Amino acid sequence: MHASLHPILSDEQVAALEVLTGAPRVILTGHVRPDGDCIGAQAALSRLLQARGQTVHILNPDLPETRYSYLSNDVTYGADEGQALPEHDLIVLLDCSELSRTGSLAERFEASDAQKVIVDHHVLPDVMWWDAAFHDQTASSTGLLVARIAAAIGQELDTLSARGVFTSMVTDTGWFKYSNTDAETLGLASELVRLGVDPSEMFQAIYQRQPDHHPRSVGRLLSGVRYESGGRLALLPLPLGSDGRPQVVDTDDALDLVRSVENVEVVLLVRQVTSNLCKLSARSKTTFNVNRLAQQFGGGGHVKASGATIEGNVTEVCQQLVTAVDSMWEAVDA
Ligand SMILES: [Mn+2]
Repeated sequence: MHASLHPILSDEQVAALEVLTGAPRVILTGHVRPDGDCIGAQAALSRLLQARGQTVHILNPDLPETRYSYLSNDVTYGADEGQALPEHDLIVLLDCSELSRTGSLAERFEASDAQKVIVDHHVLPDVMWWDAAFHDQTASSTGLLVARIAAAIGQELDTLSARGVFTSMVTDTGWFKYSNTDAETLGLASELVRLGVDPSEMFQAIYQRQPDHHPRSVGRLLSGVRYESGGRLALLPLPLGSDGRPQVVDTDDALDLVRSVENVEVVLLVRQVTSNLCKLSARSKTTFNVNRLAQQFGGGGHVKASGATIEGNVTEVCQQLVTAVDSMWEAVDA
């Protein structure tokens, strides 16, 4: 078992394991609008710790999307309703490493005297605020880190945990398409199937439950595609809707299609959320570092997938981004 998992733990990871397994009452949390990796990792870690007799509450800023009901039917995902935090000795951040990413919960977490542990694969902040971290930037997902934790403490994943870890892996690797798909990830996927995961059932649940207006929404978004920087940069602007509200579109399909264009190296989706604020999703197909791009605008993430919140309307923000990307390319080409 676990033959494919990265076997060597750093001292820091060993220290994090001790804190994780030593706390009687644990809160697991994650980032705003938790994605498949975040909630999949939480499902698995909550089962692991509960099996050891620890009390676990999952409390996120928002509820999981309904596409993940195959997890949320069996795992209780709390969402912030302004309530006091459940009694706890430890707060664990999964799939993010800054308290501000927990949105409305951040203040209550900051005010807590409990120990705080990070389980994450994002770039860590410069200033260390946590007590311990089970961190590896090369891990394809946070769920994979939870599988390493299970292996390290000698515990087998049950079917639900296996589904959680599989959810993490497929959502963060684009179903094993992105460059973070490595031997450890595929080896673990094979083990998870043996533990009861049905890949085709999971694919249907996650990707084939779209509402009937989905193709048209994607079509509208795609019809706005703009190429810049000699075709190496593709912009997907998503302005406010005709009702003045932000448009709600599942953008993964559109991002995939634009990324499939041969010359495109970087895709930037700019979604306007208020009259003067946009959310950026940046994706890179090459060595272009979208984490560095997002950092210039106060955001961050991974080298190949990153995000930021930027002031301005969609036209202004797109222009700023084109300039920033061009100057990064000039620096590389020079
Ligand atoms: Mn992740």
